[in-house]
Amino acid sequence: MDYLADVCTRWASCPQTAMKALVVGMGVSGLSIARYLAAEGATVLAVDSRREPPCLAATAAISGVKAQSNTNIATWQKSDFDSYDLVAKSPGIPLSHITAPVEKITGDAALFADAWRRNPPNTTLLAVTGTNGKSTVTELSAQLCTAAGRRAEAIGNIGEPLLDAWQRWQQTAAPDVAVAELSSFQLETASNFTSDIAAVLNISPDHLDHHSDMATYTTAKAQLYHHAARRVVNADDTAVTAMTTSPDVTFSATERTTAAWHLTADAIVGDARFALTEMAAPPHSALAALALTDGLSLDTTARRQALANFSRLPHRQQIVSHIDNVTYINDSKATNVASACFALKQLLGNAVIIAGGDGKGQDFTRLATEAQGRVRLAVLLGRDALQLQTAFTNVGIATQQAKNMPEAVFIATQAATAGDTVMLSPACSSLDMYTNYGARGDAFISSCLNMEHRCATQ
Ligand code: UMA
Repeated sequence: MDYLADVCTRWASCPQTAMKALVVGMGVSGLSIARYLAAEGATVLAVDSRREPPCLAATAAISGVKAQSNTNIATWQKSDFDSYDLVAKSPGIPLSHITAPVEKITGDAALFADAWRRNPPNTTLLAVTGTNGKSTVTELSAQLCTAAGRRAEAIGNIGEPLLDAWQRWQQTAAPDVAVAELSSFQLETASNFTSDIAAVLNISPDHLDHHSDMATYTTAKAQLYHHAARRVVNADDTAVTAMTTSPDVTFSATERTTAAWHLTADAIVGDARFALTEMAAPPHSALAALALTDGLSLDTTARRQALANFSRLPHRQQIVSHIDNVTYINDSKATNVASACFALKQLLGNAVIIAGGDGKGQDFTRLATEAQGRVRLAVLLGRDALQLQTAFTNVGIATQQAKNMPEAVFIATQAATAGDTVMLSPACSSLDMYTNYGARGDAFISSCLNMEHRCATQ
C-alpha cells in the first residue's frame, strides 16, 4: 500500500504553517520528527503510551510542539485523527496500532526522503537494510569512504535519527557521503525513499511480532530498491534477488559465482583482492560494504587500511579478548537463529559457542546444522537451554550446561584449543536473565576479562 500518497503531495498542497501533525512515540526518532515538523512550521502534538517516555521533556521544550504522555493511540477511533493532516509514527510502533487513514501515515524515513527531494544536498546517499549485519555494513561503508578522504557519516537506525542528521546539515555542511541504515519499521511507511546506491543485505524471519507476516516484512525491505539509482544485490539470497530484475552490482559469499564481488577461502575478490588475514572487519560485512561502495572510486590502499583498522561494533561479532591464542567474540546482539547462523558462517577455524536464553519458540535445527563441522562444543545457558541441547545433540555436537555467564566462559575456555574462537552468539533473547542484550554482552566481556587476568597470573 502506498502510505503517504504522499507526504510530497501533502506538503505541496498544504501551506506548511497550517499543517497539523500528530507524532506518535517520544523516543529519539519521535523527538527528531517533532523537531523537524515544528521547524517546517507545523503545529505538532506528540503522544506516547508511556507515562514517562525517554524524550518527553526534550519534546515538550520545542516551540510549537505539545507533548502528551500516557496516551495510547491504539485505542483511538479513525475519527480521532480527523483534525490531523499527518500522522508520523516512530519506527517501533506497529502500523496495526494506528487506525488513521493510511494516506495520512508517515514516518521519519519518508519525511527525510521528502526533505531531500525538495532540497537535495550535494551528498551521495547510500542506503542499507537487511535482517542481519546492517549496522556493521553501514559503519564499515562510512569508514571505507572516510579512509579514502571523503567526508562520510553513518546515520539512521544505527544511531542518529535521519531527521536529526538532516537538520544538522542545515546548520553545518552536509557530508560528501551519507550511509543510512534503515529498518523494516522505517521502510514500511517510506515508499518514496530515494537513494544513489542501495543494498538489501539478506532476508530471514524477524520482527514478525511487528509485521503481520513474512510477505509484509519482505515488502517493507524491498521499498529500498524502488527509487534507488544503483541496486547492490546479494546473489546468494533468493528473497533479495527476487526484489529486482536489474541488479547493478552483485555480491556472493560463494566461490563459484559470476557475482562482481565474491568471497574465497582467503580473500574478497572484486575490483581488487582483499586478503582476509589483513582484515579486522567480519568478512561477510566487508564483502557487502565493498560492493556497496563499488562505483565511488575509493582508493584501494585506503580501503585495505579501513578493513584492517575496523573496530567491530559493540555486541556484534565484537572481538573482546585473546587468551592463549583463542579469540573471544561477543555477538550478544544475535537474538535469533538467523543472526547466530550469520555469525557462525563468518568464523575462521573451530569454535566453542555459548548460546541460549529465551528462545521465543524458534526451531533450533538450522542453528545446529550451521554449527556442524565448525563447533566443537556448545555451552548452553538460560530458559531454553534444553531445547538447544536436543538440537545440537541430534547433529552430534557436544553440549554442556552452564548456570551463568562466568561459568559458561570458564567451560568454553577449558574446551577451546589454540586457534579456536569462543563466541557468545545466543540465538535467543536475553530477557530471561538480563535486562537486554547489552547487559548480557557486558557480562560476557567482564567474564572474559576475568579469565584473561586469571590466565595471566597463573
Ligand atoms: N511507543 C508508544 N506506543 C507503542 C509503542 C511504542 O507510544 O505502541 C513509544 C514508546 O513508549 C517509546 C517510543 O514509542 O517512548 C519509542 O519509539 P521507538 O521504539 O521507535 O524507538 P526510538 O527511540 O525512536 O528509536 C528508533 C529505533 N527503534 C526501533 O526501531 C525499535 C532505533 O533502533 C533507532 O536507532 C532510532 O530510532 C534512530 O533512528 C533500535 C532498534 O532496535 C536500535 N532497531 C531495530 C533493529 O535494529 O533491529 C529495528
